[in-house]
Amino acid sequence: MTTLPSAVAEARAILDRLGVPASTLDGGTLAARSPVTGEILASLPEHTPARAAAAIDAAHGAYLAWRQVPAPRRGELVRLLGEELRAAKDDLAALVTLEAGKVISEGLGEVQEMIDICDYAVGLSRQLFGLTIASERPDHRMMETWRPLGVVGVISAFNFPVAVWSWNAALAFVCGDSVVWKPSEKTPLVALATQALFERAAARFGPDAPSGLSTLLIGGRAVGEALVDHPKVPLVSATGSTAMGRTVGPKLAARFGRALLELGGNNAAIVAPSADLDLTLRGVAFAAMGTAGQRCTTLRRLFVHDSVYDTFVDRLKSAYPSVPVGDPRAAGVLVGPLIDKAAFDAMQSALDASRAGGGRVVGGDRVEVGGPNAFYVAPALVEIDHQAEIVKAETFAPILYVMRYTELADAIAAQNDVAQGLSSSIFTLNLREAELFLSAQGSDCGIANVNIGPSGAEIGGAFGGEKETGGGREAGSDSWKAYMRRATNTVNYGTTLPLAQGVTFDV
Ligand code: UN1
Repeated sequence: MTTLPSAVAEARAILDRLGVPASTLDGGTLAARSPVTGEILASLPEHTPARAAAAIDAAHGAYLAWRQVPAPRRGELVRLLGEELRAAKDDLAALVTLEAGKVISEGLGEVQEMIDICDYAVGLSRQLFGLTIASERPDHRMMETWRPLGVVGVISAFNFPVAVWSWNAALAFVCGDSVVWKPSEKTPLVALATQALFERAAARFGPDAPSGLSTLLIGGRAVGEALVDHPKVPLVSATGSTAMGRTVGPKLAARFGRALLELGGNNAAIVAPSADLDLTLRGVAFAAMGTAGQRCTTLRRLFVHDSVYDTFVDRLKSAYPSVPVGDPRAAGVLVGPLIDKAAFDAMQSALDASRAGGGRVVGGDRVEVGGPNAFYVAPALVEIDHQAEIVKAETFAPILYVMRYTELADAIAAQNDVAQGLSSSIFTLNLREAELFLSAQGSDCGIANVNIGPSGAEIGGAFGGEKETGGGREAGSDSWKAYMRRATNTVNYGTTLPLAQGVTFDV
């Protein structure tokens, strides 16, 4: 077993620099753990549901004030947040590495994604456009206006422990909403650091940023439920498992709250006969092994055309063992740890099930690094003849199932034949194949790509997926509309009162 340098002192030093007081890090019941070394980094006090409810009430008060601040001015706060994130990028990224186990470049990428959405939201703050609509009545004008919504609840997962908050929060702030955030209990420290950076930005912005505009709730399921059940939270944006979504969705529906759900993915790629195999190899490797297979957009299923199967899969099989697995703080490492033992166990049982179903497994073994409480694995590639039940389930670990196809229509049908619908790709130089894949007869996912893998989306597009992925869309395009209330306004500037549809009602 290779031992690694402790993560504790470094995490504490970063938290101190980012403005999280050391006095808040000990004596509580929530253990913040590093998957890098398995060490406990801090023991945080948790919110009780009652305190969470009081914080949500305060956030509602903040919204009542914030909605009166003009949107471009609200954008200025988000601009300052972007500045704080730029200044703290290296530190926050290093903390993401320590607490979520991402390799350095991906930790930096995560913070860059936060900066990108801030920039996007600043521009958006001057573009919250509505329409004017032709009225059927004389001397009438119709328009739609977009109004702030209220408190936006954000429930985020460990794998994008801060970026997911920013996709929601940056938009919510410019839209005139306040935000209450329940981060994953596996990654509370990066959330504390992000909240501290927000507070720096708010202090620079001045008194127009009401206290309670951004609130962090530390705790487990009970705190999440307090957020989901609170009547003053009109929108909850929740990222996590489909099982979590099945709990959250109906609870919100029961009180007519809005749900923005980003749930499981079981993303596929098709490698067509004309694919540029060098490019495809790189695309597949990053999408399947990057983030140790712990992105919701991770490539989990690969359909390779019979004519290139042997060539391509042989290359893939020799690339897999050469990918450096280990301390994510070390230069050159591409695959860090799994988040915890439960993730490791789930991976092993999926591999056992694959073997039982006739799958031929390369990799997947534990890599002895970091001590007994750290779980590093060699990414696994499983050749399998058909899409068995285990292939259709999302296992949040680096397992790539590889299957052979001969007809593109069959490959597309198989790629769509899972419960999830997040992301998908085709590697082809054939225009007809590419366009078919993107067409109505093609991928049924919220994201469909050509000649890049399914992961690593930019913030300019709407991010999210269909079916059991939950249907929500975050980040770019017109995703901001989920964070606002659309009002249709009809104005009569005439002297009579003609009724629509020709109705008469003369009194
Ligand atoms: C997630 O894994 O929850 O497209 C989100 C990507 C990232 C976001 C992943 N931009 O892979």
